[in-house]
Amino acid sequence: RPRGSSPGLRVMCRRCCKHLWAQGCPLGFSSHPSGGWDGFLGFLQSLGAVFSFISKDAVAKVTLLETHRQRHNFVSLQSMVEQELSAGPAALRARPDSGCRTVLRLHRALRWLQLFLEGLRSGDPRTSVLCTDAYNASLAAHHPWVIRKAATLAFCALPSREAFLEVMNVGPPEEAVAMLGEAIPYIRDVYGITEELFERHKLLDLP
Ligand code: 1Q0
Repeated sequence: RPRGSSPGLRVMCRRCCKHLWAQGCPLGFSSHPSGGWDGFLGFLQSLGAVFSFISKDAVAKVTLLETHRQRHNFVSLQSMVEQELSAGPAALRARPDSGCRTVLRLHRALRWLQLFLEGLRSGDPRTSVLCTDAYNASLAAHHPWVIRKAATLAFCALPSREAFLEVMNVGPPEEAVAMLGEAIPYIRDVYGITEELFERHKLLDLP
């Protein structure tokens, strides 16, 4: 494969993140040239059966968002929130398939991703430990016991740090680490923008 052609973890690269999220088409998951979220999901699926309960849920959520986006012509996260809130907060809370509650789940997963990638970048080779720590500091608080158990078990089967850096497909490990250093601030920004928006509209606890 030519250098840099695999979406892999490049999902969070500088071209795709902050500016799209702030004003453009954050929900254009599949259409973005860099592969968008699809890249990361493809990578997750490539990890095999142990991770399929995670990737199935993530794919279902991304698909739901993409369908909503096309149906309602949402141009941004902000416009989706506005439209879904127009019938009032109670109506939104009652919807099990709203874009907002779905984005909220992915938003929490993005925090996991940020913490995990920070761990990878730090040089710590213990991917399972990094992953578990990141999970406990983010998603775990929102998951019931069974899911926490299943997730923690799956983390034991994670590939090595080298394998992660390699799948980013940006060249030697040092370059992959440098790319993480560039990408992580964008992830933080995207997380911050969503967090602020959802907090302002009191959506951070959507059931
Ligand atoms: C490389 C190893 C991957 C490890 C991923 C760590 C996440 C573990 C999550 C385990 C739980 C998955 C099983 C399903 C859980 C659902 O019950 C739960 C709640 O949904 P619901 O509908 O029942 O209320 N779902 C979730 O919490 C979502 C989990 C998604 C996991 C996605 C993992 C990959 C993360 C990628 C970052 C997403 C970037 C999206 C950015 C969008 C920004 C708004």
